[in-house]
Amino acid sequence: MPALQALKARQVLDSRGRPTVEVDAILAGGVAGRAIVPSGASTGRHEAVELRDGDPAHYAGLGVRKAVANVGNVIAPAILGMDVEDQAAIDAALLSLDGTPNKGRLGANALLGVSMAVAHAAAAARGEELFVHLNRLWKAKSEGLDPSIPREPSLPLPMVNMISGGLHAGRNLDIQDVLFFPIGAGSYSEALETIVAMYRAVGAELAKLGAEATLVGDEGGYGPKLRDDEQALQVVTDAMLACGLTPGRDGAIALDVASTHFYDPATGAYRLTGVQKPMTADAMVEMLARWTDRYPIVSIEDGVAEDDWEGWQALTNRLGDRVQLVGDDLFVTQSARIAQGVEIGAANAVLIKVNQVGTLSETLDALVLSRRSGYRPVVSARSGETEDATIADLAVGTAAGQIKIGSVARSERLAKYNRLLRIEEALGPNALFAGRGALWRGKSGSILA
Ligand code: 2PG
Ligand code: MG
Repeated sequence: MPALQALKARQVLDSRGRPTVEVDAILAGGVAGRAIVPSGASTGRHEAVELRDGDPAHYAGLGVRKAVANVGNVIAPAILGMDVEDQAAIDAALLSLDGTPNKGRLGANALLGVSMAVAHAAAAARGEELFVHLNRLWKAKSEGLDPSIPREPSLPLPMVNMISGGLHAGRNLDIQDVLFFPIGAGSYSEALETIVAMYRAVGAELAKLGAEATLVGDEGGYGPKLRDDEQALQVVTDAMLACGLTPGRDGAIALDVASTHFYDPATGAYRLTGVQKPMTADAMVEMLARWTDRYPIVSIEDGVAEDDWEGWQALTNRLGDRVQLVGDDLFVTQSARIAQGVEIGAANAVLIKVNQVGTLSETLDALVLSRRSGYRPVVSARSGETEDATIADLAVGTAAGQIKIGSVARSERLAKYNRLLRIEEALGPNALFAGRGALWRGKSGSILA
């Protein structure tokens, strides 16, 4: 049994220059695993707590020295000696050490750093790729699920940020991300090549409009000044045509509206800067339906706000049969909220972000529940990322089918795209690629032409 011998945590910086937690899990003989915790900007209210020091004299209050100290002082003494292959037991120990429902005592950043580093160490002890180890955990967790649910490692179809707005790009647009989906690709590396061609083509379209295409948002998407959100949809559609892609067949659009950040819970109003009057949830749904009629949109994330359950039902009733509807702020990768959504018929897909819940085992639980409920999982990065590429292995190991990393600019994003290239090579010529089949199909068949 590979026993955990030491835990070393430290403060490092993420892609926004903010402190975050890095953890080394060290085994006998010097074998080690390392993980770095990501961080969001458009965070959901129900996410697990990211513990920050609040000391204005140190990184303007954003330091994570308390979380780092918790790893050394509280977590290490309790879990040293445990078997790193037993991820479930280690994560259960982390939860009971914290003892709060939202991980507010030790910090989800402390817990997740340990949880992921342990998985890396377990893989290293066996001399295995991380996705192979995670696949073993996935198979154990997903035992007994419908046989149609994929269990073998497979490369995900990426949805890729082309144009950024909202909290990630100075609120130039209300919508946070307009993403490109290479639905015609037959392999991951082919998808990546199309994505890069599209990124350049979108830049060229923006340059034609004189829309300041040189500035990029937090996830590497262009942060242009455009007339309104709809113009961004037109630009991405035009770029597909310029690349010789048939919209709806070779390429499609996904949106992350991230509407929580312009929703006023007191009045139930959505306040878009591009629209004069505040909008009701029904008006939001109608606007999204109109866009879906006009543009090749196949997936919409957070089309309405995190606690607007009625709005989610309306959205799902109206569009759920022809569009993948992804809950991010809505579900925050937490099984209890996913179960609530399934019960009332809200959404049909779940964004999976490890730090929204705080341990690997709970992330696997959320994946299992999504699959069991017929909801499609999309493994996702955060807007604050690092060179850590664990989510690439997670998406492959759990055969999640879809991944959202950000654009093909900025190395914290490329670390994951490049990791997927290495995994594709490791899996060899018969590597499974989820492709367009990973998308929500609608109750009456395929949403794709
Ligand atoms: C999202 C994510 C990633 P953040 O809203 O889906 O794009 O953003 O990490 O800021 O929550
Ligand atoms: Mg989102």
